[in-house]
Amino acid sequence: MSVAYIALGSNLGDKEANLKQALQLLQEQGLKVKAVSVFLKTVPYGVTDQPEFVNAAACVETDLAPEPLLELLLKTELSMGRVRLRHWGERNIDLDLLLYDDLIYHSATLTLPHPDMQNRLFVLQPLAEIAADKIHPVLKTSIENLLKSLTGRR
Ligand code: PH2
Ligand code: MG
Ligand code: MG
Repeated sequence: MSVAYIALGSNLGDKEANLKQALQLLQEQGLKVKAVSVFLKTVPYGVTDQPEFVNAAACVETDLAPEPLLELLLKTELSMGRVRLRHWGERNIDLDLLLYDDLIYHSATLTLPHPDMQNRLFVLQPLAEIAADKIHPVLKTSIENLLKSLTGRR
């Protein structure tokens, strides 16, 4: 079994219900959901003229290798009728793979750890709640420290 961390986000429709439904669907597809953070309201990052998000992080156990796990996340987004109006824009559900064990990996479709996670408060805040001591395999520091350096930077 491997342990992976997933970022969940929604800023269209019933945002909390969308995150809950995604977790339910992932569980039904065989992921073991070990921990879920609180659901946080966050200001949009990147493209700022869009509704506020609800974000969360989850820890899952899986037998799937990273690429099949990513495919499962994308399939789950599609099964929820994912609407994406523009790049980095509003969506009813977004499921991003952040970390997979201590794997460092790069392909055309997937980079692990997620290449921008250290710059995203909406990722680090919920993740720190369930994985404060987890060491980022590239940056060699804990999620808690990444969160501190991001908030200290502002
Ligand atoms: N997702 C994005 C772009 N900006 N901002 C917040 N607060 N939360 C998100 O999940 C988010 C974002 C692209 O995936
Ligand atoms: Mg995303
Ligand atoms: Mg995504």
